[in-house]
Amino acid sequence: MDEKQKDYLTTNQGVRVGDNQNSLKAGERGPTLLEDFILREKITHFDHERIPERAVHARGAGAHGTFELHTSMAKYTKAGFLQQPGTKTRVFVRFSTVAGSRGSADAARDVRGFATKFYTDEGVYDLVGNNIPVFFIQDAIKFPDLVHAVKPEPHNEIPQAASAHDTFWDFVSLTPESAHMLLWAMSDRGIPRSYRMMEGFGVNTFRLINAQGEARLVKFHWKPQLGVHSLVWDEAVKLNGADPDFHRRDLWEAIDKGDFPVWEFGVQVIEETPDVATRFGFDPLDPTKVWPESIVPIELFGKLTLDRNPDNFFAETEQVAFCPSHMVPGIDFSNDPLLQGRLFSYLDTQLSRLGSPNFHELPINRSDAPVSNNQRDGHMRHTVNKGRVAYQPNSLGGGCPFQAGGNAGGFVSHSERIDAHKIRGRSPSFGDHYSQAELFWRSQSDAEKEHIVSAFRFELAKVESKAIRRRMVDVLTNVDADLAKRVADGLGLAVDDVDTANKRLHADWHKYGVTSPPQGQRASYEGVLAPELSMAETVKNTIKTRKIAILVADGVAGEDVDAFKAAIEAAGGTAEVIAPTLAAVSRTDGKTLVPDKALPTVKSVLYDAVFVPGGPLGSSALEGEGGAVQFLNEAFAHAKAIAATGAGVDLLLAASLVPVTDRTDAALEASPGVVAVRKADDLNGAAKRFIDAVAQHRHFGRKHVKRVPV
Ligand code: HDD
Repeated sequence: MDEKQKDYLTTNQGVRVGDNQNSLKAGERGPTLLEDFILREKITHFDHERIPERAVHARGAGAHGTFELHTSMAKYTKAGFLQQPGTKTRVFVRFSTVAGSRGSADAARDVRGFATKFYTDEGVYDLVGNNIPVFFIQDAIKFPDLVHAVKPEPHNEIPQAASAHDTFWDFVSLTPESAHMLLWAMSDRGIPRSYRMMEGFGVNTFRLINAQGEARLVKFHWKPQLGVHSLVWDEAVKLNGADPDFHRRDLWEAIDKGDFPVWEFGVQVIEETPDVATRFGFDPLDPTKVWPESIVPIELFGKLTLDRNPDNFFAETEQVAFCPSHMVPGIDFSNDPLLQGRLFSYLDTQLSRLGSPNFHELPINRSDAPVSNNQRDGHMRHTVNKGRVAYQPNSLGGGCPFQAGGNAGGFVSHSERIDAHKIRGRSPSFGDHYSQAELFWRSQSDAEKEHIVSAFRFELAKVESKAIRRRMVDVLTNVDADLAKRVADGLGLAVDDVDTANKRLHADWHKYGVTSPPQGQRASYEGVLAPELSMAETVKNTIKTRKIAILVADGVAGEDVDAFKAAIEAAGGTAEVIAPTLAAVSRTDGKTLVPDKALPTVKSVLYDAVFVPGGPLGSSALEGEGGAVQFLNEAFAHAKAIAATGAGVDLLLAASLVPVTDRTDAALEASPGVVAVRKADDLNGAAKRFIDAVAQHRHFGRKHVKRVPV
């Protein structure tokens, strides 16, 4: 390399380092000298490389992208980035789990964070939301208790990234307002297939303010272009071993390949009439309630595309600092008591996490709009302010910088009239804990209900205290008798009528000092349909970005592989050829095939579907591979699409997809999402059926699943 082009190693002061392998010593066998500033600088930096992880949402992954407005929102808001269709705004999004620490596994059952930083021309706007539209608690004062309860227990720091333990269920069983969100968290929403396939919600209620100063209450929504899809529980558990970075890797690889994740941005709008607290049966300020879309429809107005991976995880994803208080003119806060507390908490936490009130100067947090004020100094100040004036008003600086007022784009808070007593309380409908939990339950498909029941059974069976299990069943009895019975059956408990359950609950609440809010009148959602709460009718017409395994061994039918691979790729999916080892395998047509992966390094849980091509030799070789048989069993039990051609069908029969008493091709084909084509004379037709089955995401209607050994 040319001497001038060489990139020499330097110290942080720019001094070239002569030797990076040996510290400075007094002789070859002598002690290291304190004088070695190169050694000390390097070690000191290393010693301080960790910063406090986020108290919650410590584990996450982020990406850069763009938000493009397609429909002007001027009628609702004066926010500059929401006026002119076609306006593009730079964004950074961070997805996260809540409970686990920074190194925990991605597929834990948990809520997912969905935080978006918009670098607008009028300043930074942060929408710090989740993939579940409601929250466990109604008032920020309970947040530390909620988090302490769900985090690992303090005496032994167990369990990591799991709500299935006593302290969590103790807290929520004494906090009935959590009932609605518990159903969401126990549903498949708690184990998403990928960050790219989750909805996002602002959760709290905000206000939009237009140029006329009119205010409306709103909730924000992100709708994923690929639909909302989830894992199943057994799969999630196994994924955490097979690839703890499953969601992080999925996001990274998709963006790397150019499969950019896309969401539509939407808003629900409620006019703030004097009767707004009672008009709908729920108070729009209550963060444990959704606004059913049949009552308040969503208006979609723009598109978010994530198209660039971070260059450096720490500098960007770790140091990004979201605050719900990062707000721009045209959007404002509501009095949602959870939001009000959040407005304090995030700025405060960034100070301790990033160590300085200058965190806004880090590149990832920097506003695209110019920053000009009289703040100075502080740890790690980057800006070099010029001049002698750092106060306002001033004449020595010509009065600069000037306050903008409302007319020059200054932030002016919505002038809500407040005339009230100071109290510690909530509006009465906040006491209706169960009606929307019931609406959620009622809106689920049979398979989703089954999964919710299994999740409650799993989590509560892990709870050691019988009294807590009892209390949770009593809470569920208030939601729905069938739900409570099915959960209770798994725990060996009986279900009583609501009055008996409530007598016990109230006695406990009294005993343990639960005072607020009192249980209120239950709203009626009779006749209300809320299909948006279920994932059953989500986008199911594409296999874009889906990963499909092709299991092969020596003697595989090459043309079957070619036909399926071509069809999968043409439909936007990815096919990976998996063989017992990485050695090339022979094809029936005399050619060879180089595998992408070796069987011992992968698991079915890493793929959305599996195909076993024909070739008698290849198929019987795979029969001798327990990993291949297990692959199929797991794919089947996890309700994934499975296809086989020619002798590949024998491998399906050798696995446990159909009972021993009915090991026939017909029994295989009768199973939803299984394509078993013995005579592969229409390979393209078979591939098409398979792709349609993959697009369905999962096939929960399969018989005999329980007996599959997974
Ligand atoms: Fe929070 C982080 C979402 C209630 C206090 N929260 C955090 C993140 C998300 C949310 C997505 C991670 C941001 C990132 O990627 O850096 N939080 C929510 C939602 C809530 C909510 C949707 C309910 C509507 N949070 C909430 C309350 C409080 C906090 C009530 C405190 C009173 N949240 C925090 C925090 C965190 C945080 C401790 C930890 C790390 C951070 O802020 O930056 O301040």
